[in-house]
Amino acid sequence: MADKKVQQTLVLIKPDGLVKSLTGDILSALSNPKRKIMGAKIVRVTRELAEEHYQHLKDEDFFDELIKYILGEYHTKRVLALVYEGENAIKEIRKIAGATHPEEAHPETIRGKYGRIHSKTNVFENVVHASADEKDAEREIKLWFRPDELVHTIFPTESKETTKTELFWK
Ligand code: IDP
Ligand code: MG
Repeated sequence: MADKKVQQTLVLIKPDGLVKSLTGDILSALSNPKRKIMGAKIVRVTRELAEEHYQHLKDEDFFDELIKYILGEYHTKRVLALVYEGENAIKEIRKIAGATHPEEAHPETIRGKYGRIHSKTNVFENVVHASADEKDAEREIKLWFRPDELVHTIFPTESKETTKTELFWK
């Protein structure tokens, strides 16, 4: 059935969610026996990653402030990135997250409960990100996670020789 499709989606707990200690509440709200976490990591976001993630908003007048927000300049310089997999995961998680505008978000959603509009920057500090559709989910998962950071690779992969210097424990 078309309405029972297994999907993967990217969730970010944004810097305001982390600094306000909302991680537990958010993970509980997203928790469902039918939905699995496929990858999770705490990320110090680079400007390059932030701008790529929000590339669809680059012409908006709030873009620079949005980038500062996701870089953590107003809260804490980290984001918790998660990949969830489950039936209709994209739509279901968007519903749990709530509408983009915190005042329009239903009070029982994550954004409705915890979101606010920053009065100086006018940025919607809405606590979580969730991919909007399958195309965005694929692009965003590939942007935030390497294949070997997920419990299974989800999308096709290829091997490449690199000369990159990597960091190891001494
Ligand atoms: P979404 O996060 O619900 O998918 P997008 O339109 O993709 O919404 O916007 C990305 C993020 O940019 C939002 O979550 C919010 O933090 C911020 N944002 C979106 N629209 C506005 C706006 O009109 N004013 C201020 N911030 C906004
Ligand atoms: Mg979006």
